[in-house]
Amino acid sequence: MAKTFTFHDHKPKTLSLQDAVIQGFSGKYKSIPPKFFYDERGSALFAAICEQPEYYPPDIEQSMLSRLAEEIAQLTGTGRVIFEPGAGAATKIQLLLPALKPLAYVPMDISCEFLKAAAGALVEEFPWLPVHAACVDFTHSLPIPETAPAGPRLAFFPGSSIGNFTPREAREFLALVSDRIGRDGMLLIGVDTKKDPAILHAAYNDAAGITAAFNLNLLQRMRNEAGVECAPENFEHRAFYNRELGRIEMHLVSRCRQTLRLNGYCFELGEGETVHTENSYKYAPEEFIALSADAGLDLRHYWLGEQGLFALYLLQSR
Ligand code: AVJ
Repeated sequence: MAKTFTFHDHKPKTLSLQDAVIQGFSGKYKSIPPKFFYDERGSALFAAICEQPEYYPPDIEQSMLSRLAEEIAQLTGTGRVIFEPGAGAATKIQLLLPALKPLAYVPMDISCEFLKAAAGALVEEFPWLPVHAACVDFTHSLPIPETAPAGPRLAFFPGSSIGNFTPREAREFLALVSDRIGRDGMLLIGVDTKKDPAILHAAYNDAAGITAAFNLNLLQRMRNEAGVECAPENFEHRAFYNRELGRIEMHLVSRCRQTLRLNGYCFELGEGETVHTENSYKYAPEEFIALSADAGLDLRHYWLGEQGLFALYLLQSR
């Protein structure tokens, strides 16, 4: 069978880590966007987090996708053009391909080389599936390659990646997705639920210390890649559930009073002062359904995983 594989480099112009440090450390309240976690070591550490017994989302979501594939296909029909922002290794979509039989698959990711390799491997594994990969920063835009066939669309956004956005940003992103899938287009999205804070706390403070290493890796990157003079051992990992805001927050906590230097800039940190590195919002089903409706997406169906620990939503553009 003739394989179809096209690659589109939209050259996502992202802020460099150096600029992100200068921007994020200049205010009173210090922060770095979570996308900087994912260099090669960070991506490997994230994969290791997904293997930790305390980090429940990947297992539950994957077993839901396998178990529900036929049921989902009944609701979406087959023959859609599926696009996936932040597809990464494109592993989860493989659980759905036999049931959904898409017309084409459009994986999108910011990491061009990684995406090219993953998409290439997918074409070998599923030779009947036309793949049109696009290297983009989905926080900025979602261009669908012109080489992708026309047809009803389905967006796929698993892993509760939506949780990294604030609710307002999430609504804007969902509205953009709604625009891209067009009228009657659908979105299948995996979202982490609100639950006992002890379960959440454990998920982001695994006993093996992998999440801590993932968080602290940002300092290595700042030092090695952005030329920031800092001592990673002067920081510690902190993750906690902020009940009021319904989110896990991750921070790097300064163990002492210290000064970080970069290109003539000096950033002072007090003892106990933190650098905010990630938010991971959790949504009760009624909250997420209302947020989606605000973005022009109506609920077709939703499923809860074991003990309500994770949710999958199938939404339709109005
Ligand atoms: C990839 C954003 C869904 O928020 O749970 C895991 C990232 N951070 N452990 C999440 C993460 C710390 C993850 N997301």
